[in-house]
Amino acid sequence: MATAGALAAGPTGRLFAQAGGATTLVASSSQREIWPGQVTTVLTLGDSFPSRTLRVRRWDLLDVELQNDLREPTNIHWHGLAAPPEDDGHPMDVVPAGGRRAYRFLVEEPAGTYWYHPHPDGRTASQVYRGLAGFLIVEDEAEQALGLPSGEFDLPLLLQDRRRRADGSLTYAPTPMDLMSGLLGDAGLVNGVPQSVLDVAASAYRLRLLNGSNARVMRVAFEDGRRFDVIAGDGGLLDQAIGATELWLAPGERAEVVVDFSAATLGRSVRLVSAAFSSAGPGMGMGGGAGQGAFLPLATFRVSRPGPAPRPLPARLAMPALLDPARASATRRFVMDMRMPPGAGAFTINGLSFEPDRVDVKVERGVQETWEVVNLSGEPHPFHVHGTQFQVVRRSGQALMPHERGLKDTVLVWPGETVELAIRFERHAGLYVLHCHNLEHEDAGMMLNLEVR
Ligand SMILES: [Cu+2]
Repeated sequence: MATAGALAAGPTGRLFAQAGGATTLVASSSQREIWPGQVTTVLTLGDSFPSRTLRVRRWDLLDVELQNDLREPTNIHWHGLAAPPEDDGHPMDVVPAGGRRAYRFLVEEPAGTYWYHPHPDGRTASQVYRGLAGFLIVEDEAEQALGLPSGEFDLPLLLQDRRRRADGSLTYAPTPMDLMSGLLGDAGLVNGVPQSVLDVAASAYRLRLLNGSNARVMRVAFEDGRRFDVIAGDGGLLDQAIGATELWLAPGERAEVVVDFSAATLGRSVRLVSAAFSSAGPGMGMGGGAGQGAFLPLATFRVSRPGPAPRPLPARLAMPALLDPARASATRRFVMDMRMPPGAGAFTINGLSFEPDRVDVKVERGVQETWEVVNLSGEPHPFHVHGTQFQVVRRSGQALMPHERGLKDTVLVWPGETVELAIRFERHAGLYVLHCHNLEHEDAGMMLNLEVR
């Protein structure tokens, strides 16, 4: 088994602490009240909408049994973790309706905000839209020694948009237009709640922001323009905190920020929003309607009680294992493109649409490469790679955003832009995928098979 060598490398010996202690997650259909007075049929994992938040320690076994009580195949992809290929949730490696399977592998990643969601070929968008997505939070000792806001001051926030229907349903029925741009909703949901109000103390909070939307890029900001500290991106803590007033987060991306409410008068509220922007890219004007770039309120923080005085952030947070871009031994190019109408073969990477039995990209384990990801289309595409974390070296269109200064697994590529990555696969050999994380684009074939050898 591919993890065998890695098991011995675990420094804590905690590996067997959870042996025999598999967590069973049942995927099923359920009824919830999302909008007041309306009953909505949703999909749940672990009897929870959104799916249950899982917390694991670095070097522990992730040990999950998936019981599929849906009427369709599903699976789980552990987004951001370099799981062995047989546990990674490849689009063709699904659990049939009524079936059951185990996911069992060592978590080698540093503390950070990861997530999990289904990845069955052609069904990912529909299943995530109806509720299957949850946080997977990895903790470790180095992070806990930093004294970051914790416990009730550590808030995982799943940011999503949904289309408000008169009957309150979350039926997944994309129009041809949705298939082109991805399905964009007019309602902002945080942890499955529309117009969510969070009662907070006058103190500092660690917000773990995850854009779990199917297609909406979010320009996350507080409505009063308050500054916050960005402390982590997709793959864990940055080396140091970086101040910011907004962050672009594409579907699949995470960022952790520390925000200070201690100066607020009790009773004051501030909204977290996705601010308006042009889908052509930053600095290109504002979006209109409910389309890509529309203004979308997400949640209201209501400062309702006194809290402990915030502690200053440590000068150094972590030592992310960054790659030296000069050490790449090869350069590869990935060109993302799409054409009208959005039928078969319309969404491509290097001219190819996903074919289950064709291996498109072969990389050598342990060999560092430079990847140039080019977006020739008029829509933004989040480029996501399974099986490793990479590093953003440069963007042709703009400077790196704060949360792009650490390790990442998903990067936003704006129309006309080229993004350069430093990448190396180190853990496991086998079959993975890389794809656009606009879920409508992914399901329409904007995905390639990737073999690590
Ligand atoms: Cu795309």
